[in-house]
Amino acid sequence: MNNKKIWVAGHRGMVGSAIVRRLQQDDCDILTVSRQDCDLTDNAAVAEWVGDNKPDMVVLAAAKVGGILANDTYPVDFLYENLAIQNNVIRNSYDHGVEKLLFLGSSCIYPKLADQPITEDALLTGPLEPTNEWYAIAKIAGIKLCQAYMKQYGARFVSAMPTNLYGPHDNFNLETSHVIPALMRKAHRAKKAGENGMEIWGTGTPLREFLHVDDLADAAVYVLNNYEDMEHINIGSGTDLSISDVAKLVMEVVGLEGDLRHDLDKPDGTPRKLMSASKLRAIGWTPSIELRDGLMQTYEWFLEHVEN
Ligand code: GFB
Repeated sequence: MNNKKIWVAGHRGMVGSAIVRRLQQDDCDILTVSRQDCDLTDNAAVAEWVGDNKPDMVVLAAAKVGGILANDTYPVDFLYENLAIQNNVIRNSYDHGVEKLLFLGSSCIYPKLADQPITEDALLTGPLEPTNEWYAIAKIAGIKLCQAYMKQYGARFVSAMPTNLYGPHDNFNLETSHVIPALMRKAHRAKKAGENGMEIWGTGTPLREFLHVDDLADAAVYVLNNYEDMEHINIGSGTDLSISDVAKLVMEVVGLEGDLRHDLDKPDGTPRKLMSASKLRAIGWTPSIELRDGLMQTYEWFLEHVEN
């Protein structure tokens, strides 16, 4: 990667900004472009920008993302925008001679009732979780497009599937966010208001696997340097816990006492999606940030950057 020009597409998001921070430790030239200067859903704009800037490598972290309710409420945005962004970035990367590309997807690509822990070969073996099938279909198409470029043209375009992520620069909007930032904000508000306990969506029984975004960024750079297979690779922590347990942990970190109340009108989503970490371990990468430590660091970031 030394002296290479690496374009991080989506550098303002939680994932893209973490990848930029990680790449700053290496001897490479990081390229970024704002949405104003290059709308990634516009093929002509992407073609022009990639042609002018000629990256050697690309990390495709740009995507329309959100939590369970946003996915369920805005299916067009999640399907159409993601297809457009990834089609434009992948195609123009190939057309302009990018030597390696890493496409980032999501663990929701797997069947709703896949055997656990989920190995990479479970892809397309069963029906998807309905709340996020739109996003999942787009991400599956992205994996397939990278594979197609590899098969037809020998392009070194690989894909990695991160588990549920959290960390600095997350979206803390209660309607559109993922579970951890939502719980953090709710716990913080309840504490400030002197309330006891807080409300969470659904039954609290679904199991989720979480990874701090700095671990994800480290793994992504590792995969960029060390992985060449056509099959995608999972990036996770290897352990999961129930939503109720993560809510209690967030309450501890924030310093809120009391019990959980359940809004049963809200969806639970997939009952469990623990990914197998075997393939990633086999190439030599392991995570280093414990969930409690990562939550404490994220809460500090929230206090400084969102709350104030
Ligand atoms: O993180 P999350 O929105 O997404 O929700 P998914 C995870 C679980 O937390 C669900 C519960 O069972 C929610 O019902 N939950 C409890 C809450 N309280 C809350 C809350 O206040 N806010 C939110 N957001 N959830 C997403 C997919 O699925 O995961 C995406 O929709 C993507 O496509 C992403 O794959 C990683 O884990 O269910």
